Amino acid sequence: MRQQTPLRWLLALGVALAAPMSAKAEDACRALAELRINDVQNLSAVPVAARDDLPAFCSLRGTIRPAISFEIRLPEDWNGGFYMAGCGGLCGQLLSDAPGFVNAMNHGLRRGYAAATMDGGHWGTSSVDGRWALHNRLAEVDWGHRAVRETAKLAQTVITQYYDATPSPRIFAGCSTGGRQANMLALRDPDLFDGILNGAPALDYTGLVATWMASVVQANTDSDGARILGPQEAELIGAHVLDQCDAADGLEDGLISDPDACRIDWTALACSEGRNAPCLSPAQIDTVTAWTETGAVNSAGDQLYPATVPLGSEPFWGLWLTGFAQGGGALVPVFNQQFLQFMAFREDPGETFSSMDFDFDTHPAELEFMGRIYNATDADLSGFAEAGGRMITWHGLADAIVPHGYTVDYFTRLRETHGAALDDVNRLFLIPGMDHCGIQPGPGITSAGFDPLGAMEDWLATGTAPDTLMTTRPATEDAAEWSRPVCAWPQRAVHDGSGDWREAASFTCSE
Ligand SMILES: [Ca+2]
Repeated sequence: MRQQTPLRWLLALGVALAAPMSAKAEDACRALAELRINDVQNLSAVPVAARDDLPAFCSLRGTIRPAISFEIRLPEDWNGGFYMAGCGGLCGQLLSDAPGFVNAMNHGLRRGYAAATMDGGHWGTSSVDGRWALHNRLAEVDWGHRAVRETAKLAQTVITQYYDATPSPRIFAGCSTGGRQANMLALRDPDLFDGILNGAPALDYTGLVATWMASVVQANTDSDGARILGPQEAELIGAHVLDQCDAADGLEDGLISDPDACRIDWTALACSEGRNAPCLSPAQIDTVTAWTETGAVNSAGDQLYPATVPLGSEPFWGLWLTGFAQGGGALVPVFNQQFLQFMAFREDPGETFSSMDFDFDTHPAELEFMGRIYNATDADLSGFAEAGGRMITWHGLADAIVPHGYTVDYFTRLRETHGAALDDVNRLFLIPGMDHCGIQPGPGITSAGFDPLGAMEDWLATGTAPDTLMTTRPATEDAAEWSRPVCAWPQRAVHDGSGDWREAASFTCSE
């Protein structure tokens, strides 16, 4: 190992010492704390030296009344743009230094954007804590749409004042609840952003988190309150699904690229005389059938939400659905219960309400009042189109908490509204094998494997919409790197039948 000489240490120290903002910029930064803006209070402005891969920036924190905590980061070496990140789940924390790009403002700061984020308008112990919403309509409206809008407006005012220039381009990025926020901006505030990156959007929040998740929880709960499918069954089911569905998309590559085209005969996994564990009991077959085929239905058999748990999402079930062998995970039951108790209904039933109490005949209609505050389901982007807005929507095809079925249904409706003109406003990319927001590593691409911000920058600069998003899976101990285009829906990447499947050039877009 090479020895660290004192000179090398000094040089390293010298770089660190050279990293702070200039004195002039530090003064301008501290002056921001003296801004007087309606409904904005508790301002603090702190110069922050460059560190790791972040540039030096001015951090402005504060609160928009009543309780929207925000941070705006203003780099000294500014690229002229504005980047704002949404928040995930029920939000509740100011995650200024969240890693990656999903709901992380540093993803923009790193590229020279002035960046902003907020906490959704309340404090919570985690993003699945809903207690703040108990009998608190204003906080629910803030989480529903006001926190993003007010923070975006404030940030643009501050940026314009600080740099004496209006920011361009203005880009919003969010995933999950952040994707809902993204679509909400396009629908309600179409002038606030030029480009919107919309990941795995939870568009019909009440339909998804109340109705559909209640169906998922009830189908997996036995009469003693215990889980029917656990991590062991998830592994068994996942191996069987991969075996049955991998080649069904035309290419045996360990990825299920067309999960909706595959059908499974679950009885092949049934326990029987001579077949013992791992195998599925009749109750377990009922649960996996309900999850992947039946979905949320009322007693008349009517579909209440246009999505099911996608085939191929099993590698990620531990965190979302079944729990992990070592404990923990299974966030969907927590999320569903918190939402029903404190957020879903006009009058909160409170903490005595259980997911098992959800009635599929009566409760869906009772969700409509709060749905008008939360849901971003209007399939009409005319206002955004007229404002010249551009949106890239992306969704993993192995997302077991916000399944892609609703997003495809929504785009089908968008296409009915706008026809081919939709392609110039909003494009959808369905990413094979990807978990919710690309969080967990699995067979496909994670959030680190593609760059929707770069694609949006190109779209805004050239006026030409992207036909593909390039995805790359870095090499692992077991496998070489591979790259593949993801084609704009309704097209998908089709293998040419002969080329190396690890090479992007072996694929073309086709319906
Ligand atoms: Ca395949």
